[in-house]
Amino acid sequence: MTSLQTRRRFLASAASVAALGGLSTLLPAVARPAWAAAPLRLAVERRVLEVLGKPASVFGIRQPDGTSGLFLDPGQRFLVDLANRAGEDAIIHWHGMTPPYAQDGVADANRPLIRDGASQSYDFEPRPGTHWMHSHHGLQEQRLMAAPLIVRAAEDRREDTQEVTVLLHDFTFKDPAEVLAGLTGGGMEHGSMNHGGGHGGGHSGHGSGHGGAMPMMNHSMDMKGMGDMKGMGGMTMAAMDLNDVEYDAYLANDRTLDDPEVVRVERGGRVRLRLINGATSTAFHIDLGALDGTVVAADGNPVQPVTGRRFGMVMGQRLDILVQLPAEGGAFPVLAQREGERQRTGIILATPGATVNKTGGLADAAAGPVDLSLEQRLTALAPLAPRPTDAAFTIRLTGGMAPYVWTIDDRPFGEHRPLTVRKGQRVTVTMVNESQMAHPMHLHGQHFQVTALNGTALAGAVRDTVLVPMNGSATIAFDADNPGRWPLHCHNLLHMATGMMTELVYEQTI
Ligand SMILES: [Cu+2]
Repeated sequence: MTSLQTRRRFLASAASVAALGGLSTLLPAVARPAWAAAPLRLAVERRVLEVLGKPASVFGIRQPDGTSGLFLDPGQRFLVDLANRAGEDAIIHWHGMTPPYAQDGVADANRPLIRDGASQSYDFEPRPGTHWMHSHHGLQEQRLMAAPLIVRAAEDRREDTQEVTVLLHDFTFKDPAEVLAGLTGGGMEHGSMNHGGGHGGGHSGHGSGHGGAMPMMNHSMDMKGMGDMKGMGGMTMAAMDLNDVEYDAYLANDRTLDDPEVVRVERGGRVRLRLINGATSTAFHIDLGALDGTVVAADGNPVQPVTGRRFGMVMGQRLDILVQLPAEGGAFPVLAQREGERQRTGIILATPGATVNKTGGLADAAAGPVDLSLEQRLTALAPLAPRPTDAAFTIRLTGGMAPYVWTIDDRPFGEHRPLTVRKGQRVTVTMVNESQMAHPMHLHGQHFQVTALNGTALAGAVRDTVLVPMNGSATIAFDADNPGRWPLHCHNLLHMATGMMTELVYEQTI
């Protein structure tokens, strides 16, 4: 019996006691429901996905019936047996969950990888909201080792909405290791053909239909001539620093706009979009087209409603958006356009009998950068209680393209200085971006409230991933209530892989 299995039995008995108190108004105080007894089964597997007419070997995280990811009902426990059939060692991070440290799903000195062919058991109280799961090992996430993790709240059921979950991803036919090697200089032959492309006019020809020859581009120029680039104008510089990698396709629930998912919806109905940016290196603008949307949750946490038709979301983030369909019905694309680019992906909401026209994989115009304009409008419905700060940290986001190494306080992970806290403290972390790219920063183990952006205080969203734009800053606050050793890292996979990660470490807990 593994230690986790032992732990699970202990936790299960503790949970039963808690359930008697906490759920007594919802459930009869008799036997636990049937679902509580049997663990849900998930497997990390290899699969073949057809992208733009070509087969690609990717990963998946699926239930025995083929469902990707998990959808838990209100009150349901995260009781899961995860089998690794990936053909290699793996570990799955439950992004958005705040489990006990040992169950977080990140390999480190205290928690091993799940060996190929082995299984791991999990048992904890899940956190309601739109979340996801993904590999936290190597570059597996780039090969789609990612899936939704939806934890429904009782209020969701009362809304009378149809739930539509969309997992966004960026996709390359290349081996992700080659992509990274191309960036770090270990494989320049793969990137050298791109130097003439640039980001301006030469880029407009790329669509979701272009070939698989050039998975990296923009910054291949940087590696040859940082000096030259520094002399370029501000807009050009900004545009060139949006994206590290040129992808072959952008996926919404595994599909491109050549063959998108068409979701049947009701005329005059209401839909709760659960949008997940699971891309490794792409920030998206969500484009609702003709529909008005209302953002009601950020990273699974309810916010004061914010209306609009276009919303930015960076890697790792989730948005819950309510949309009202018109009484006359129709077909309504829900699109996600890559920042700085024309490429987009999406799904189609269609009422019965509606004509679904083809939506092109290229928008009419390139999108600007995803910025803080939405973040600045978000206000948590359940903010942190006011109290003095016990521990305040400032970290600098550093590193760059030449060499391709991303760091925190100029230190790559491994040479990092952990942020040390004690249980019970109110902690703030100010992240100052001194590098030439934006970074979506994600903290494991606890959600935080955004309390300042670019030095301006606000009572922002409670969430687990926040954008720190180029030349910008963000301050987050949280109560240290979940002892462990928690990663704090950039959710650009390539930035994390080259070092942009530190740890929040609770004293006397490990
Ligand atoms: Cu980054």
